Amino acid sequence: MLHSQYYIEKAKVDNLVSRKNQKADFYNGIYDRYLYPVLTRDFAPVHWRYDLDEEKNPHFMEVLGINAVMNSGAIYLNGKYYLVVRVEGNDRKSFFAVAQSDTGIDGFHFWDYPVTLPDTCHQETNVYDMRLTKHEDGWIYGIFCSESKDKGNPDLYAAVAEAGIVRTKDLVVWERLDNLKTMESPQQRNVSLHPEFVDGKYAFYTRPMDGFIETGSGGGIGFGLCDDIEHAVIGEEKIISRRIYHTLTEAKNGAGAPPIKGRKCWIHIAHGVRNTAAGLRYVLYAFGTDLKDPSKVIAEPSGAFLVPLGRERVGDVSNVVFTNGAIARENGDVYIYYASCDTRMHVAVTTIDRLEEYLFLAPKDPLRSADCVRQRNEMIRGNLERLAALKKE
Ligand code: M1P
Repeated sequence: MLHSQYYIEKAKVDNLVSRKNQKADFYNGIYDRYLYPVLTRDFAPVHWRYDLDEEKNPHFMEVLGINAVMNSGAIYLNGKYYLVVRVEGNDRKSFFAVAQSDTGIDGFHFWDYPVTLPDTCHQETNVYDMRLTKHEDGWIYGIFCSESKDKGNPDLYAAVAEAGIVRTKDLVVWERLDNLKTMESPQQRNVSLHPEFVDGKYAFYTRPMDGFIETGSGGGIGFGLCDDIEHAVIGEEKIISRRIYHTLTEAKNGAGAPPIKGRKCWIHIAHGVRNTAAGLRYVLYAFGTDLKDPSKVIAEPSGAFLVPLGRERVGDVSNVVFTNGAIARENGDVYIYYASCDTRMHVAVTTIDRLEEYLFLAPKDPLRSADCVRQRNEMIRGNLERLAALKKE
């Protein structure tokens, strides 16, 4: 027998896992949101948090708590939806853990053990935010942030962010490759791998940065090619989605999941960050790139695609939504997994057709209030004329 509290805590986890999710009362015609998060820290198995040895832990104390579950890579394999979740312990270190579901909207439960990454990078202190790519070379790649202390900087909190690369066939056994080297940028975060070869090379979305937090001269989301994935080096990074003054990408932006292949374009859902008196605000935005040349933007709707709403607005790092995982099913259904406030995971569900329709229907940001109101007035005028004509009928 175990401590009686074990059964109570286990039942709480089981109840959360078996809770059915429901569409929320939210409408924008582009995607559905869901009432419940798909994962919170309360989904973490009891045996990850408590030592079940009654002799050692007679008062059943939580000894290795879980603080948050967030920014998850996503993949559909053999009929199941998998998230490679960023789990943050109470010790602030993040690690990866696989959670699986039959439906993609509920029932996510963690595997017994977290992922064991090969420990080949000895200076690395923290790992997080894995983006999964089912590549046409047959491997599943995971690109994540590998964070180390900046030994050359006297500030205690100074750190260096690089892109770590692993690959797997089954999410169980992972092979670690060399970290990505970008010749033009000292630091990288929010890197993802394009699912197809481009000009016979591996293609990466990058986010050039001078520092760990500030992107500095880094102009936005970059695109670069490399010959050898096992020792990946990128020379030139072409900026494809720029940071722009007085937009939601003013402070920084970063790629989300690897792009989804549509019929007209590659569909990208990225994050944009702006500064406010209350700190940084992270929202999602979308853009489309050319199917033949994924570095060429051909659709760029104005403004945010998804923002934190209601309870999503509060958490460890408030006013943040962040995505690095999406699943596009063969029937065209799309599951966009996003975290709110570096605290919990949610899903938004749509289709490839709807995403493409939105990308080409929503107008571009004219970048000035005067032009934005002209753009809106044009739509309002057309709508009022239509409504007046209906009244006359
Ligand atoms: O706290 C918000 C996010 O901050 C970082 O994103 P970016 O590099 O664009 O600033 C990441 O560390 C991410 O994990 C985090 O969710």
